[in-house]
Amino acid sequence: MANPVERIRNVAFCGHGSSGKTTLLDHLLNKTGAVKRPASVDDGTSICDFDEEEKEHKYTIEAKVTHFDHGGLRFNAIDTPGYPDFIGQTIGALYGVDTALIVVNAQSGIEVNTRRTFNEAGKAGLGRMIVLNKLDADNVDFDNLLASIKELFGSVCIPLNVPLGQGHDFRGVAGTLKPPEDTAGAVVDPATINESLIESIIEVDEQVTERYFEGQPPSDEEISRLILQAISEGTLIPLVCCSAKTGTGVDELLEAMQLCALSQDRVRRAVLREDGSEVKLTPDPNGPLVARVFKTRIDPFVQKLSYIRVFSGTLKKDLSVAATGARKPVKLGPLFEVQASETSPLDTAGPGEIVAVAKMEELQTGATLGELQLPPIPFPTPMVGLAVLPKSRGDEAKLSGALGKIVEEDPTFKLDHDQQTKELVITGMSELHLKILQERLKRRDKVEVETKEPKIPYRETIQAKAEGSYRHKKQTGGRGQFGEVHIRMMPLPEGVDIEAFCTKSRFPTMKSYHYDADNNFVWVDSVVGGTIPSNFLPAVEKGFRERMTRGVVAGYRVQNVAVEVYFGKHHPVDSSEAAFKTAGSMAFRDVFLKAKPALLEPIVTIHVTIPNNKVGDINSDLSGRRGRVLGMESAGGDLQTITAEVPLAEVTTYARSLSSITGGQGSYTMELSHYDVVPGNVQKEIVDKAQLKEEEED
Ligand SMILES: Nc1nc2c(ncn2[C@@H]2O[C@H](COP(=O)(O)OP(=O)(O)OP(=O)(O)O)[C@@H](O)[C@H]2O)c(=O)[nH]1
Ligand SMILES: [Mg+2]
Repeated sequence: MANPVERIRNVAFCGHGSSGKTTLLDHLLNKTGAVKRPASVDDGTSICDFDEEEKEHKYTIEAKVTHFDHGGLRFNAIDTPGYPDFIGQTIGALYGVDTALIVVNAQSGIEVNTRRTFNEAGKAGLGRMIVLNKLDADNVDFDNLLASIKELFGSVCIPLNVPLGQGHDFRGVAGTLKPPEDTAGAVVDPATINESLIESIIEVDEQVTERYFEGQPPSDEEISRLILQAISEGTLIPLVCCSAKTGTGVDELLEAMQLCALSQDRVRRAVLREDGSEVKLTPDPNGPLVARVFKTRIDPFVQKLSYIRVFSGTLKKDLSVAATGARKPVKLGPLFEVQASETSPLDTAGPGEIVAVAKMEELQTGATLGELQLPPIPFPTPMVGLAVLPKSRGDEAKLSGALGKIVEEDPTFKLDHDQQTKELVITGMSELHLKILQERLKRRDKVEVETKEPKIPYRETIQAKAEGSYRHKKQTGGRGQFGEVHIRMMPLPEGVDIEAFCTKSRFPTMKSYHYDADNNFVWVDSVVGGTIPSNFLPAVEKGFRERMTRGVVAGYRVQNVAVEVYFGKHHPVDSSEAAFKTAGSMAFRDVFLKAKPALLEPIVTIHVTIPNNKVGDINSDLSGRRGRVLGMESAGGDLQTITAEVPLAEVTTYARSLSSITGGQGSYTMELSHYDVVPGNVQKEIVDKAQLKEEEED
């Protein structure tokens, strides 16, 4: 039976690793009777952490979809991984839900991924709630914790309940909305919080606020309505206390979810028409279809499952729908309701629902279904690379098939065939991320790999204008080869508006231009009078492209270049496609060398979290790596997060250095920021090395 959108609440459990998200969700599934069996992360019987790798490592690697009913509402709850290495799964999940439940480990306080998920949820426009978990653990100090949460996330974070006792004494919670009479043992008197809570709830309604200050408290109905408005506007972030381990506070957590989790219509989302104009998204089951794939999983036994959140319209098997990235409409496969590892067939899915659709080979994570488009999910670009080859010879095809599956499942994993080295290069968020994926390859796909030091994806470009020509002429008995190509070359700035660039004032005899966005390369056909017959121009372009892939100065791909072909010579008998291809390639090379060639290198943004007393060491280490520190923020407790830009080449094995500087107390994440010109001395080293290699190969 489909659930009406008003009754659906979609919630992602996110936060830092080991804060107890999975334990909490396992507990809720049991408590609400959705799954009736004991479950524990620690002994490998968790409902949510069901993958073999998760059972072995005892942490979540993939987002899991579950559901339970409570208080007349259907909750679709997604458990997400807490380690930054798997952030892609968490970000995907955030774009499938309306509320983020940020779980904080009361024992260790705010951690790196607490902040990251808090910010990502904000960016996605979701309602946010904070759950302080592990109140039963040693050394918990609620007062301090609340102060640091308010300091970092603002005074909009207000407790809906406070703990009665903490640590071993944690035995219950006392509500702050209607403080109970008996609050013996309360760490903070709930009555002292009541006022600020009520005020932050009713603040969103002028009339109710006015009446309140005239002495008339808001009604229960007003509270339930306005609290949702305050959460959706971000003027309130309610906080609750519990222990997933002992179960204390879990009933009250369910009550809080019932009161505070947002329904779909409370989250502002824009959908775009094809022409880029915005349309209001209304949750109408009979309206136009708007749905999005936020996760893909390839089940070891079954099939590819696309996890879809419906926002408008209704999904049904065999329906033909438009999808991002698919050339023609796709036909929907069978629909399933998901409960962690289990699936059960469904007929339809309407607004607010989260379902899996099987066997949709054309669908990719992030794709929107329907004619209207949702903005893309902001997955980070992974930057930690490794070259891989199968341990057993002959497994090449099997390996690339298996890696292809991971590309589909994981938007933060990339696979490239390096043209120069003929290597398979995999790129992920961190060394741990790649290690876990290798374990999956071994278990699921039965391929083992050997790895090599990562290669840096440098690029080649030019920094000046130049022009020149090349004549390819060969006479080897019989028919000869002849082709001559004249070109002008100039830098093509990144992010350029290509239409504005390719104008008659820049290229007076331009007939057409051909743009390749991947390499930011354009070539302009300005040949007049047929000096290069038009049937040979594609061959000239082919010559350019081959040279661009092969590189000119150090064997790296060329980008950000514009080439104008303006003149040439041909021969009625000896000219051929092959001759013009060679002439194109050689002209490109010669002129490139005259146009101030330069190497570009990837620069990453790195966030390094370390104890206070290591800040100096890390800052000077980063400067030694050609890094530029952009800023530093407290990460709660004794921790600081340094943000810096640094060339990828300097941090390919940063995990090891960080661990030795901090004695294992540090962590970091990085993602691509931009490409920048490599400094002269470093450039010379790379070019020399590449030339040496070329000579050795010759
Ligand atoms: N004392 C105490 N331990 C808890 C509590 N909740 C969870 N734990 C323990 O903390 C550890 C981590 O719990 P998980 O539920 O796996 O934490 P998680 O947030 O899902 O971790 P990731 O999947 O890595 O993000 C396990 O050993 C749990 O038994 C709690 O309320 N109190
Ligand atoms: Mg977990």
